This record gives sequence, C-alpha cells and structure tokens, in this order.
Amino acid sequence: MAKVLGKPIKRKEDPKLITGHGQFTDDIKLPGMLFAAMKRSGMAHAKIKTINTDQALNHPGVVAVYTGKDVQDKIKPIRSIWLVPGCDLIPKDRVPLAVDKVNYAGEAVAMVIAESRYAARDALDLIEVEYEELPAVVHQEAALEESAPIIYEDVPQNIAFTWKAGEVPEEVFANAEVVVNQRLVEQRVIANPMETRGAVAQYNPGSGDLTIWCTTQNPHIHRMTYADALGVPETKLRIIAPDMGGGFGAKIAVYTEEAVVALAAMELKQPVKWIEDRQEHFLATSHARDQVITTELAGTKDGKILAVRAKNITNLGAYLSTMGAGVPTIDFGLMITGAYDIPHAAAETIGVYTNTTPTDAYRGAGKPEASFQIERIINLYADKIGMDPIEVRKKNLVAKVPYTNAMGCNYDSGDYHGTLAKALETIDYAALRKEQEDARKNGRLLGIGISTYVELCGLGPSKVAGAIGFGGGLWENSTIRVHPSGKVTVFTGASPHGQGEGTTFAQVVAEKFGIPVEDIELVSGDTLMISMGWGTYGSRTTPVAGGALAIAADRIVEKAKLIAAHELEVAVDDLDFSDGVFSVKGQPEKQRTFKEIAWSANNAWNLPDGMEPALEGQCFFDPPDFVYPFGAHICVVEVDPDTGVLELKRYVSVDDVGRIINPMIVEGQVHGGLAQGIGQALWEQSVYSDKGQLLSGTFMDYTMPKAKFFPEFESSFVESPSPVNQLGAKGVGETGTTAAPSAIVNAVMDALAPFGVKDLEMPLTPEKVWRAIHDGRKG
Ligand code: MCN
Repeated sequence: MAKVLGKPIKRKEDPKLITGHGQFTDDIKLPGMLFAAMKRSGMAHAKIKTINTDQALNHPGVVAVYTGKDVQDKIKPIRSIWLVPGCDLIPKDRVPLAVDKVNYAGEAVAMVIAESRYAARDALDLIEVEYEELPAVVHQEAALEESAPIIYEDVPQNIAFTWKAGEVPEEVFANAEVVVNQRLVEQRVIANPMETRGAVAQYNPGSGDLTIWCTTQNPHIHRMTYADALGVPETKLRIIAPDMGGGFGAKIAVYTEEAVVALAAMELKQPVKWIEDRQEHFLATSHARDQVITTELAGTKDGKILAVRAKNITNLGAYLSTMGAGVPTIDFGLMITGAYDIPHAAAETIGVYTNTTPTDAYRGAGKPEASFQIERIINLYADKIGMDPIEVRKKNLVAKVPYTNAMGCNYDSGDYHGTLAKALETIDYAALRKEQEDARKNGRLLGIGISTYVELCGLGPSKVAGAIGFGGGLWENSTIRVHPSGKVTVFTGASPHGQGEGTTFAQVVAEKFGIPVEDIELVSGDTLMISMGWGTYGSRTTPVAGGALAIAADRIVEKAKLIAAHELEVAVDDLDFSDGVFSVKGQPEKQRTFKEIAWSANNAWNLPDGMEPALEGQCFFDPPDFVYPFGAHICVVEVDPDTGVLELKRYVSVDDVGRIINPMIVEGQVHGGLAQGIGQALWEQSVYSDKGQLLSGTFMDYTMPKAKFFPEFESSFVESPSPVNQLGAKGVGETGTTAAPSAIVNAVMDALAPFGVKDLEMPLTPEKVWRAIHDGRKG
C-alpha cells in the first residue's frame, strides 16, 4: 500500500459539504420545535427602567417572552474560563439577559419564543424597553482617563487587571546607543465565519436529559460551563457541535444565548432553536484584537538588539469573555521577543472594560499582536540605524534551536536562518531591491515587507494551563476503535470545524495500520460519544490530539502483533509489520493481515492467554511543552501615488510547521490565514461611534477579504520535526494571521519611505495612504 503520511490527498470531508449534505445547526429540525429571537439593546450604556412584554406576548404565534428578571435566578452568569493569576483581575461575567443595566449596544435584554422564526422576530419590535441613557466609553485609552464614565462601581478607572512579565534592567535602556519606540494600534476586528452562531436545545422531561446542538469549537468546555450555569449535571447534558461553517476563534467563547435557549426548552418542554443573523453576529459575537501597544527597543548602532519592552492597553469590551484575559497577557506577552535572541524583555498589559462587545480570541489570539509589534519595531530600528531590515534580522534571529526566550518559552526545533535564506532566494531579494530602486526613479512606489515570525501553539501542557489560570486541562484524548471488519472509527476530544482532521487523522491511522484512508472515520464534537477533550483552537489539534492518536495507534499495533504471533505460533520479535501485514521474518508467506487480526480480536476465539478481547486503543496525551512554528514571509506591494490604492504583487511564505501530514491541507491553512492577516492589514476594522454604536455592522461597512484581492500565494515549507509529540508536527492554523499583518505594513511603509512616512495604523486604506503621501509631499 502506498504511503499516505505527507501526501496531498483530497479532503474526505468535502464531498458531503460541497454537495449540500452537511448537517449544520440550522439544519436540525425537531418535532414541535419553537424558535427564539433576541431583543438587543440599542444603547451602549443605559439603565433599564422598565421592560413591557405584554404586546409581544399577545402577538400571534408567540409562546413566551423572557426578560433578565425572569432568568436571573435560574441561570448563573457565564464565567470566563481564563482567570489569569497575579494581576488583581476583576472578572465581570456575561449575564444571560441584562437585568438593570446594559453595557454595550447589542447586549440581549429579552428573548421571544414563538412557533415560527418570523413570529419571534416580529414580536421583538413589540417589546418596549425604557432606558435611562448613561455616558458611554468606547476606546480603552479614553476609559482610563479620570473623567471617563465608570462602567462598574467596583472597577476603578475601568481597569480589569494590570499584568506584568519579564524584566529589563533600567541601565540597558539608559546606556543603549539606540532606542526606538512606537505606539502601534492593533485595530478591533470581527471574525466572520460563513456560518453565524446558533443553538438547538432539546429537553427530555422524563429522563432529565438536555441536548444542545451548537456552534462551538470546544463542546466539553461548553458542557462544563453550561452544567454549572444551568444546574444540569454533566451526566445529563450533551453538547453536540454539528458541521460548522468555520469558527476562527469566535466560537471558542461560551456565550449566553445558548443557555437561555436551553432554559426555554426545559421550561416549555419543547425543542427551541436560535440562529444568529449576520447583523447580530457583528453586534454580539466576540470581537478581537483592539490593543494599543507601545513598544520600545534598545540596540546598538550596528544592529544588535539588547532589549524590548511592550506595554499593551487592551479593550476587553463590556464583560470578561471566555479567554478574554489570557489573549493579551500570556499569549501576547510571552512572545514579544519574536524569533530573535533578545536577552531582556518585559511586557505589561492593562485590560480595560468599555461599552463595547466583549473581545476574545481570533485566529492567532495574541500572537499576531506580539509578532506585529516586534516586526514593526525592528523595521523602525533598521531605519534609524540605516541598515537593511533583512540584515538586522540576520544579526538577531535565533541561531540555534532548541532555544529559550527571555520569557521562558522553549522554541522546539528548526533552522531560522535557513528558512529566511530560502524565502530570500525564492523572492530574489537582491534583484527586487534593484527593481525597487529603478521603479523609484520613475516615480513608482514599490515596497518590500518582511516578517520573520514565530508563534506559540499546540496548547499545551496541563501543568502550565493550571499555572497560568486556565480553568481546565490542555491534554487531549484520542480513541481508536477497530471494528470486526477492520474498518476504524477514531474519536477525538478536539473538535475540528473545517481544518481537515477528518482526512489528516485518517492518514495517520492509515499509515500506522497499513489500511486505506477510506476505511477510517473521525468522530468529534459530541460530549456523549467522547469522554473528555478540550477542543480545537490554538492550533493544538494536530500536535496534541494527533500526538494522542499516534500513541493510541501504536498501542493497537502492539496488541494486534501479539495476536498475530499467537496465531502464527512464533515469538513477537520474529514478526515484521509492514503495509498492514504481519509476516514471519524469513518466511514472508506466513502472514496475517491487519484486517484478519481485527476479526480475531473481536471474535476472541483464539486469543493469547489472559488477553482481553476487542481492538481498541486510547491515549490521553498531555504534551511536555508547546510547539513553535515559525517562518519567513516576504511580500511586494505597489502603491499608486495619486490614489493611495495599493496592489499586492507577490507574497512568498516559507513556513516550518514540523512534519507535515498533508501538504495540500497545510497550504490551504496558510492561505486562509494569510487572507485573514492581510485582511486585517488592509481592509478590516470594527468602528464604533463615540456613543458606542457599531458603525461597521454589515458587510457594506466591514470589508472582508476576497480571493480576487490576492496574487497567487507562493508558499513553501521546511520540515523540522518537533520533539514535543510523536508526529513531530507543529500547528499550522494560525501562521498566516501571525505573519501577514507586519509583512504587509512593513512593505507599505517601505513603499512610502520617500515621503518620510514611518508608521500608519491598520487598516491601510487608500485614503490613509494617500493622505500620508500628500502630507509627505507638503514636507
Ligand atoms: N496539519 C498537517 N501537518 C501539520 C500541521 C497541521 O497536515 N504539521 C493539518 C492538520 O492535521 C489539520 C490542519 O492542518 O488538518 C490544521 O491543523 P492545526 O494546525 O493542528 O490546527 P487546528 O486543527 O487545531 O485548527 C485551529 C486553527 C485555528 S486556531 C483557527 S482560529 C482556525 C484554523 O485553525 N480556524 C479555522 N483554521 C481554520 N480553518 C477553517 N477551515 N475554519 C476555521 O474556523
């Protein structure tokens, strides 16, 4: 049988999805099902004086209306799962429905349950809410001002926490030959998966079983949280994540809507469905980034970086979301030195509550922000000392891996310099600089941007999870069941939702057992089928759940070998196993296939003495450390000096994601990440009015990247197996979003260098770019 590991085989899961046979949350239709709609606050900050639901209740088809007061004693607030220690964190939990006060525009204040979706939506307009408007605060820096409105009486200055890590001796900056600092803005963005959020809840009053189908990246964390919030034991609560049209981090958070829908299903004893519309998605699904980062770098005149310190003021929104505190602290702070050997580093993050939608993880979660600040400040440093940014990188890139950075992170494997060299060669850097020089002489603005990033992913060791205040473990569970026919079901505690593990995990097992990929099915996203798991995010599925899978598969092969040896009446050591066949060394005609052994193990007619029947393997794998994919991305842009419109001409990426299971899927992951990373650099931005109204609440106002905006990405890979898991794999899911924003902004700043432009805030819209050129021309 042909080897399948490392082969670009097509995704097994796609035919179903592209022929309309997927089953998404909205496809679930149950007898007697009712429909929920949420009444959302039109104000960002206001006291709720009264809510009158009489008219809505009288609307034809309406079955029930719930307000905050109706549910407050029945559902606990939804707690954040990441309570970062040592920073005096004051968590403000999301309340199921607002009771006395709303804290952001879009917060749910009531829920209508009706016989049809239309009746539910129509009845929303009949609910009368009397508000007393309060002054709102939207921007985190404004929220820190003395005169700022206070959102919570017990949160002075709106500061949720102040977190610090690392240290830089004062004399390093005081004595440095060169110091550069820059205020950088990671604007607020909104993940927009094709499928919005949704939930269907079904309650069995006889057994007390509650099933919630919902759009989640981590069903077991949802089960844990909702069991607590609803007072339903985990044994009676089943969470199912059906097919999902993407998550990108926005479906990590545990939200309140699912909980109120479940409560309604329990009380009304009928199934209830809620599907978020796109406008609600913009308003109520977590937003991301929104960090103002001031980075300072100390270095020598000849390009050696001595220290970096970053201060991050993060907008948490109105409540502390599931991972809201961890993203701008641990995820960001530990990675501020990037791929460079920088002896000293210090990070400080201030988390601030504002009257905006809560922020949480979005593809990369803290790492794109960390990478952005170091990649930008390095370019500004290069500019200041008059050195090519590539040369500065060469002087400071980590020379030898394994390497421990100034924050204590252990970079696991790879050749950072070799990877950069490959990217430079691919794009032909020297020729490109020459082309740029010639172009400038003709008034053309070409810019070259580079990003040599590294990111922490493959979350991660549970001990570390405990130490950093993560409210759960980060191990993973894979179970492999070999059926009597030799076909195989794999159960994973991770919950992939578009990434392709239905294929790559089948490749791992196919390679181990020597059976066809088609014979292997992956089951994920169901808390009844899978004992426990921690979900899919932080590019952890392959390094952690895949690591567990490889070990479980080996355990099965070990047992199968004992059975084969027993049947062939030879010692185990006398057997070879290759391509799904156990054969006696020197007598290859004496053999048993894996399929035959599957049948033997299951019929148990003739097993070695004392052996248990069946062929099933399980592994709960807690990785010894994180994994650190890295790479070098170089891009070329051309700016039209008359309009500020820019064209992305080339984008070269060379990534090291460890051993690759499926190069086609990995390339797709890089490309998807690049689209989102470039989207942030050039187009995407969530904009609020000063009163807290979301101005970019539709696709007319929020620009999503489109395929036609991009050139053909030129992606390649180097593979340095990670020692952290048996597969040697590092995560790939977030590489593009981590690398691209700084590569693009560096390129545009390079193009605008003749006008003395040093920095512009993302997104680099034509207007912003044109104004910078215009101002530069004026001198
Ligand atoms: N892979 C591989 N070889 C490697 C590493 C990964 O073949 N060395 C394959 C994997 O087996 C898997 C894919 O690449 O098929 C991504 O794997 P991995 O890097 O482990 O990431 P996760 O599966 O844990 O996915 C999470 C990551 C994150 S954090 C976000 S956000 C994200 C993303 O992946 N959201 C996505 N990619 C997405 N892709 C889709 N289609 N939809 C989303 O919501």
